[in-house]
Amino acid sequence: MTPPFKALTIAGSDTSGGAGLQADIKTFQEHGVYGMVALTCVVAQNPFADWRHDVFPLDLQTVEAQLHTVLEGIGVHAAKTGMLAVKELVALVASFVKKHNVPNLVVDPVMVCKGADAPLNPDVANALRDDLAPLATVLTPNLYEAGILSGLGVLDSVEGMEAAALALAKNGSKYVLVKGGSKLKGAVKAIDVFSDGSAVTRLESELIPGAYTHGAGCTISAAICANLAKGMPAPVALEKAKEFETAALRASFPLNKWVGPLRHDAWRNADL
Ligand code: PXL
Repeated sequence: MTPPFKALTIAGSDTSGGAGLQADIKTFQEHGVYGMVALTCVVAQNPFADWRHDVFPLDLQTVEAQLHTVLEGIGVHAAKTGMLAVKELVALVASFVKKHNVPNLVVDPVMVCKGADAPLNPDVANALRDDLAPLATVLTPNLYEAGILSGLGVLDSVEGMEAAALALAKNGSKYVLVKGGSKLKGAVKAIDVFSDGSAVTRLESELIPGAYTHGAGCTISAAICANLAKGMPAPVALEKAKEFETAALRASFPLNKWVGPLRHDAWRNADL
């Protein structure tokens, strides 16, 4: 038996299980990729405060020790970053990625989760743009993040998404996938846009009415990471990841009165 491909997620824990490292690890598993985790923060949702997301970052030393474990002690075919919470963690991760020449890096520039009180400190956005995004094989911002990172502000059209994707690819990321066209006003398709810095391409899939979307962004980014770990070229990795996400969205379900996650096992389970 040949050993599996290995992937690392450097991400926060979503206690409710639908986003963050939980979404990443479930997605890696579904792709037959061996998953590892460097935990950056814990997100707890407060049932006494309308499911407010409270973020508890870990100290730098604890994250550094985990990065040593995986990057010095094991090695990876690909890595992914999720919620890094504070600018010092962004800088730490960037320095490890450079030092260890991580072969495929997906940067999901998480700035806020739906339900959090306020966006993270602007310092985090600046550090993501300046330190980490330029190291990405694939950068995967949602509409909000792409608007902030590109400086284009509110993105309210597919053309705006295209401009942001192009601008961010020129900032140094090899490929950029701007996610979340399904959230545009009047959307009839779920359109994501990707760019390699010279062209822009639209990735279209059906819009699933009433789908629950908690963790959708983490899931597609993790699927891209798994596909890159297996050696797929980025454009193929993106397209296949979108198919994986669509199947998982189709089987999404309400977890409680506040939130509904995707079913990561949907694509191999005809009953879902
Ligand atoms: O979906 C963004 C996200 C990323 N990472 C963690 C989260 C969330 C949203 O809840 O909890 C840990």
